[in-house]
Amino acid sequence: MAYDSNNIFAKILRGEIPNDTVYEDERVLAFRDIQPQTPVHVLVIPKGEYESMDDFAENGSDAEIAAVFRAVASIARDHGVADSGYRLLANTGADAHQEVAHFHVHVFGGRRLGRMIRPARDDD
Ligand code: DGP
Repeated sequence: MAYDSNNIFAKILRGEIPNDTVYEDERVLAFRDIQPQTPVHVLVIPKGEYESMDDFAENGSDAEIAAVFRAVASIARDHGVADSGYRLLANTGADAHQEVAHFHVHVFGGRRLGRMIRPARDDD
């Protein structure tokens, strides 16, 4: 499937939609989620056009992949959750309810995060 350059994060990268940036370098942008679920809830995205984890792992350069994960760790330190703990989530595809078709890693932290996953309901 071709990358859809009309997705919301592509618009954020082009500066067409405002965002609350917490980190940026030549390969990565990170900004606060518009609907935060935890005190720290940051989305970390590559600037390159990758629609999913699958696409990023397959087609991203080693430098881009390293940059995303180094940024995650840096953001966790900057937000004071590196010691208390945090969680990464990369929803991929329909079963995981990936809503935005530009690869992104959620960084959750700042409170106890509970169990990793809850049982699915029929409508999940
Ligand atoms: P998902 O694709 O399900 O992993 O989640 C997408 C996330 O993106 C969701 O937590 C809400 C967030 N989001 C959607 N639109 C915007 C936006 O315009 N700005 C920001 N900062 N976050 C957004």
